[in-house]
Amino acid sequence: MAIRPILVLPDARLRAVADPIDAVDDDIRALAKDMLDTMYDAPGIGLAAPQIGVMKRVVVMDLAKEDEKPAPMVLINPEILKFSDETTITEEGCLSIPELYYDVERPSEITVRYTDLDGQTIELEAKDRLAVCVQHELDHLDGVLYIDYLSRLKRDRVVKKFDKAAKRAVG
Ligand code: GNR
Ligand code: NI
Repeated sequence: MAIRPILVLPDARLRAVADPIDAVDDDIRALAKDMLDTMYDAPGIGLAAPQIGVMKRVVVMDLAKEDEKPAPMVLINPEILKFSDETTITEEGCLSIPELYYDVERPSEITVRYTDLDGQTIELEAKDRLAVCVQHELDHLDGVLYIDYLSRLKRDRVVKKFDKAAKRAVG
């Protein structure tokens, strides 16, 4: 069990594009395990590898409710094949932008294709919270954060707050 530190804005690694995985090997299985440990500890419902500074296209999620048994998912090289025209607004938060929550509008339903830990290709149709979480996590793999969908005014306010906090931590 290894809980890794979660990077917080304005860490530049959160803005970089992650690299595809070419084989599901023991390193990737160990990475996925650390990511799940880190996500459950946080706690969060999803985590992308760049959030722990690993620039690989790996995402973990668990959308089970508190009274349900854990349902960990590991998505390797995920791609969204289809977005619905219909959109939904959901309040989102991000472990890399702690303690803030904002409404975000995204496509309501998606089809996602990914490789699982057994190396199988999976195609999954997602709606509701799962669709939101998959889109939020996949964005992380491309250096995109949910605040990028807010008005410039709101986004700038968030960015400034974290820039200032980082400066205080240094100085
Ligand atoms: O734990 C998380 N909760 C959440 C709530 C609404 C929309 C997206 C998320 S993902 C977030 C964890 C995280 O930052 N993953 O990248
Ligand atoms: Ni996030």
